[in-house]
Amino acid sequence: MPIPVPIWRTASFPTSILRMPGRRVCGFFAGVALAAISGLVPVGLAEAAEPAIPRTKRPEQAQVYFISPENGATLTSPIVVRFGLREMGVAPAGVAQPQTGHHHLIVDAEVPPSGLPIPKNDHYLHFGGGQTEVSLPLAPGKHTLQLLLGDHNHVPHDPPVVSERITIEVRK
Ligand SMILES: [Cu+2]
Repeated sequence: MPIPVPIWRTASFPTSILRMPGRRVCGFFAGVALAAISGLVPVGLAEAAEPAIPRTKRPEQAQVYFISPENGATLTSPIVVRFGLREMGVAPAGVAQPQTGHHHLIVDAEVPPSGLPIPKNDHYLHFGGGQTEVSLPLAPGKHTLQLLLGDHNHVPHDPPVVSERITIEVRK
């Protein structure tokens, strides 16, 4: 019968590699592994990549917001989310027009790092066709929603045009 390994033993594994003599490459990867465990790698990579991607300036008064739902609302799935935008226009992804962008809906996640394309997965939904609303199926329970505008390259503007984060509850 296998003996369960306590978490601290698993975490100490890279340290033992670091102590091996004459294994610098291993030491480097062990360092990366240690940094990954402590959450340093994503931040470091984001900073390193930042200067490589040009960012689009935004009008100072630009504002993205939820037309619906309201913060604190209790709703039934699928929920209808309507995106509002002031002082800027909506353009499809790939169309580089000044003072435009396309919407992204962040579901149960943080605002991604600036200076990088917005991730594309279940937590970061892109509306590259220029859509301004979505019917979104969500599991019962509490969820956070936030809007973030992206430029033609899916990169947040400088500074980012981001809404307040709202919390909703989906009924069973
Ligand atoms: Cu996008």
